[in-house]
Amino acid sequence: MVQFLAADGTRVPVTDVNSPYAAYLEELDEDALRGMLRDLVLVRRVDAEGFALQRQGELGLWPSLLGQEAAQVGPGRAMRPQDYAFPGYREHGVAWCKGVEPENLLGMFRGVNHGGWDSSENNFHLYTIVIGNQMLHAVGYAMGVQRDGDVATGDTDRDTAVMAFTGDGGTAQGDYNEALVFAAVTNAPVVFYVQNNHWAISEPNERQFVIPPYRRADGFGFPGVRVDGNDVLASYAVSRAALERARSGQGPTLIEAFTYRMGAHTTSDDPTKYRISAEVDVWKTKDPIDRMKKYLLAEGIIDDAWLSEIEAEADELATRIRHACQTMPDPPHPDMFEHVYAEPHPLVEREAKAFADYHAGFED
Ligand SMILES: Cc1ncc(C[n+]2csc(CCOP(=O)(O)OP(=O)(O)O)c2C)c(N)n1
Ligand SMILES: [Mg+2]
Repeated sequence: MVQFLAADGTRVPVTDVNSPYAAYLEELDEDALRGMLRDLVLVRRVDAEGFALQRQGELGLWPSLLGQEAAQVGPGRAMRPQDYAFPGYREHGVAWCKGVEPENLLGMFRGVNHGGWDSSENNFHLYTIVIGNQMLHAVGYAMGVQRDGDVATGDTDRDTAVMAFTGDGGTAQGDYNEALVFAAVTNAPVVFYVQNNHWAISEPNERQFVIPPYRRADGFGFPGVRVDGNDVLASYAVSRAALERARSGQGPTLIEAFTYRMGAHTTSDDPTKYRISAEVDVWKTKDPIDRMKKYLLAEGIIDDAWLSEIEAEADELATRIRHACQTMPDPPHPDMFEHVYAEPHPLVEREAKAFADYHAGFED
């Protein structure tokens, strides 16, 4: 497993495993390192607010990313603006790095819009609830990038990679495996990023695969690498390498980010029914934010005053997004029938009319 920061915040010595990625870290100045920690802290705060808002009846559902912040901020910061991300439903940290406003995530889970954001604004596609589907979308998009000639031109503002995110459970889907075959045979500029958080709702890793996801890449015909997903330096460096491989026309890579879902699957789930708390306690000692904090404090790159400032910024962010969420107007009901198909469809029209008649039956 590629690792640069141990759980106690000390730097891991250079080994054969991590040395191919070390150069990407040398490019990071102190501002960039502070920026990483800032992202981790703010993303965790957005997540905490999402959870609380759901509990307070303001959201229909919230899938928490608690524990997976580093697994997401690493690739999020490694992507260039022209790189395109295809997320599942838990990728709030990648959304943050791509510039999607957290309010938009909340709006989607509040059910006041049809998706949450304009995916072309930040090259961050809409969330996909259907497990594994986005892998196919990503490869299709990557094949389009190839045909547009936006690969291996040598122009760093033009060469484009696509990053497809799914979970350990997603690797068992047909869509996932089909996507990997297509990517391999077309040499598509795509990076498959599997966050192995050890659970697919109540199903543990043992029920998803016998051979770990990163090793399965070999059978498809491209490299696979396992990275410590709770180490933001490692997830960043490994993502940088894979993205550059894709942009320069060398084809796909599979990254397995080894991490843990600290919370419930979603706010509708109770994990105490199927997993033991001792497992969660072990992963608490591997917290991605604690280790980056310890490292930067020890290096003198941050101090307590800086941490207080970030906490204050997190408080402000929380207040802002809570207010935004609570004041989101309900959309007009007929809106839900729009954009189902590109063109008018008789069945949808019939349903829209039935719905309008139903509503007209109320006094106000
Ligand atoms: C095609 C499909 N089958 C089943 C489900 C129900 N479902 C929702 S989340 C989930 C587990 C996904 O686990 P994983 O890929 O590990 O992602 P995680 O939730 O752990 O991030 C399942 C089975 C679904 N959404 N789509
Ligand atoms: Mg999972």
